[in-house]
Amino acid sequence: MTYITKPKLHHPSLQKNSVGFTRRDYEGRISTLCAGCGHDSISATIVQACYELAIEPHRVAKLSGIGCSSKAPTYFLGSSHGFNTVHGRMPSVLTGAYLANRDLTYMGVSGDGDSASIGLGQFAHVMRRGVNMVYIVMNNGVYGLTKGQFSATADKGSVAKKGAVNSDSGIDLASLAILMGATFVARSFSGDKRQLVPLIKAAISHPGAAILDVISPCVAFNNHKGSTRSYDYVREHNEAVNSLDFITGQAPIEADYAPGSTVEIMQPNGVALRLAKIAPDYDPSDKAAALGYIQEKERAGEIATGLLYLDAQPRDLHANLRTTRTPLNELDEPDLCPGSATLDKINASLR
Ligand SMILES: Cc1ncc(C[n+]2csc(CCOP(=O)(O)OP(=O)(O)O)c2C)c(N)n1
Ligand code: SF4
Ligand SMILES: [Mg+2]
Repeated sequence: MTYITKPKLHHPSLQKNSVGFTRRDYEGRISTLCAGCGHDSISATIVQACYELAIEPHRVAKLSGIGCSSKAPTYFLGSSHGFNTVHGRMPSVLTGAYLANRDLTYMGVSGDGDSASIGLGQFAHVMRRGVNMVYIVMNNGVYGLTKGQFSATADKGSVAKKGAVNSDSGIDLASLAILMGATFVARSFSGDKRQLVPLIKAAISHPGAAILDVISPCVAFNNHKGSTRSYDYVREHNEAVNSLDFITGQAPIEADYAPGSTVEIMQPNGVALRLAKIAPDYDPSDKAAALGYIQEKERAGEIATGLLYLDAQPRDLHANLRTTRTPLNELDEPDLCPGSATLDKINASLR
């Protein structure tokens, strides 16, 4: 694989965020993906979101599987920790890293093949365990890297570039994530930066399992007439349920709100999400209603986007397992080995 680095020179007047970094400091290497690939637009929105959130790049761990989408982390956050895992196995590696050190921001980057085909089992389990992460699926409905076979998210009846019709039912990753227990579930489109940047910022700020299913057209193999993942199709069938902003350090929680209004939802870490409701009868805190709405839109050939489901009081894997706050690499031998007297006591209590 060839890596081309960007020139290190920055214009001296580039604006810095509150932790002293410019937007350029959040970029990675020059992309080798096809010109026009949706994945590159998502990388650019991740750069923008992390710059605006003023996250220190070295406090982020980005993990991915295999695919064009899983190559994308090379092209953003060049100073962050990175781990390109095996195909479909990113969730278990991310879970292990999070268990070893909860003090980093964990970002899982995957494709629809990586998550919904070979990695479906891992996808399901990482959603139900309360792993504090942002899981981004760059969803193009095909295996881009291996030349455009239908993936498991391809819609039934959609047509491949060479004319084959997909006869299998497509898996909706947003619905599956809601069912599996994810506490922040959103969908967006790589061509809609205005919607996507705040969603990524909100997902990073959510203290639980957050997933973003981002429709990301593959210009090489799935951007033709008959495809339901092309730029034209998604632009024509995109139905946003809300638009989102978020505020740090705000107080009020409003449980009840009028249709068409704005609502603020406070999370336990003090970050409030402000939702402007576009679909007046949509309530993202109602799991069954969210699932029903997504299906209703799908039946009508529309794609529901926005913050689809939110549980503002998520449980965290570390809290569930009552693990130590200290990262494992900082524990000394006395912390790890309680001594033979304590072990004798534990053994006696089990007899
Ligand atoms: C164990 C294993 N099986 C199959 C492959 C071949 N392979 C590489 S990428 C890929 C699919 C990638 O599709 P997706 O995750 O949707 O990423 P995209 O390229 O579309 O972004 C497959 C099947 C592999 N690398 N490893
Ligand atoms: S093959 Fe498709 S998914 Fe892969 S880089 Fe090209 S456009 Fe993107
Ligand atoms: Mg794909």
